Amino acid sequence: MKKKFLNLGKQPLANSFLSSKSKSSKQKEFFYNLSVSFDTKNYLVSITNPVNPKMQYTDKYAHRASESKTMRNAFKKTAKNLRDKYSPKLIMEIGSNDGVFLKNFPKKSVIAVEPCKNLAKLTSKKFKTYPYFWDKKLAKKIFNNQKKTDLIFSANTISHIPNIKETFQSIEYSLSENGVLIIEDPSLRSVIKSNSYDQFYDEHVYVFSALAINNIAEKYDLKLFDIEEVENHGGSLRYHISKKKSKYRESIRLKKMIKIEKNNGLNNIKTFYNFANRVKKSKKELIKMLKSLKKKNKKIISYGATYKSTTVFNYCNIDNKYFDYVTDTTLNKQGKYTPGKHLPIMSPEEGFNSSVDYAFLGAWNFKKEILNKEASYIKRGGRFITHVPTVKILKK
Ligand code: JHZ
Repeated sequence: MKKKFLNLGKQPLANSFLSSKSKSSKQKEFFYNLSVSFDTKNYLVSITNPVNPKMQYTDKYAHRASESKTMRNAFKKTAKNLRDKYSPKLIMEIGSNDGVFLKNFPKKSVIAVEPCKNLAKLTSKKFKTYPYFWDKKLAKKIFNNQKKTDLIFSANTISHIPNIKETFQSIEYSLSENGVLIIEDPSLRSVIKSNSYDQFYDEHVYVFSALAINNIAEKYDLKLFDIEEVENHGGSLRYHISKKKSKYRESIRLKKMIKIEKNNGLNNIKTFYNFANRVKKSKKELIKMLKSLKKKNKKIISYGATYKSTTVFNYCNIDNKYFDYVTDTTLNKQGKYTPGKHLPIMSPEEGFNSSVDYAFLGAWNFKKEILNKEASYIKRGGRFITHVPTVKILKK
């Protein structure tokens, strides 16, 4: 049974960066109610009423996975580990974005699946790309007349597809006998632990746990046999899944993870009600801090026009009363306006200058990389603000 535990209010689509602040483009903006539920039967946490994917993954998709050095390096390392461990001959990625993962493999051994046409166009110059949504029809189109794949990789994508049944059935169809499916997504335990409620936005239909993935795989001819904890995006889990009758056996670290998650109450609704209370507190504290800084006439901006900060800005009602603008390195976000609150987005070269007193870490998941890069800002007395795991001004 699904129980609603968190209400983040009216939200725009996280990818709907506005090209202009004109009345007509504001009128066209789509809002939905963002609430989050826990299924007491299979322990799956999901958005209560997901948005239609056709509205989300368009030919104007802004996010470029290769925009941060941290992720470029992480994908390179993951590719090497998977090559060493599974020696795959044919690799398919579901949600290949700008090809940051697949470029680490020989061109002829990869298949990319990417429904956002602007991104698919980028990768189709490099390797075989299917510019479609992942579903049964596509799985049949690809694998009806060719050998099944021995590695399916999908980072930050399976959690984005509402129809989990068809997703897994199509994967089951496409995998070879000992083929492996690798899923990587933000972990529920990290979200709860670090109070990162901004991991909930329209695209994150699910925030998975080992408990939930285990229950889902069971329903198909699939089994979760291993798991890795990784630092990506504030704490993610990498799930290793195969056919039920494959040669792979359940690992000790998977057994341990299931135990840890149970000890952390990820199978108990009370954990989520407590989390929801902490989220309300976080909002109050952030607004209180911003108000007090504005009283002192400080200039505050936001660093990184992330999808996550769409949730923060719209839930906490943060507009140009508090933040002058947002900086972001992504070319096709610059010159646009943030969804819902319409803060201007500019390049760091233009906006991250000596006039800034405080910068809210919209991209808190890249804290290390950013603090390193912006050492001179900190040296001259500039400060970063974060809300993860608690609202605070970072000393250094
Ligand atoms: P980042 C997107 O979410 C959407 P977002 C998606 N749904 C998802 O799941 C995750 O990615 C994986 C900028 N930046 O990765 C670049 C700087 O400006 O946290 C990016 O626009 N300066 C697919 O948007 C943004 O911040 C920097 O120094 O929440 C980071 O976005 C760095 C490091 C980044 O994902």
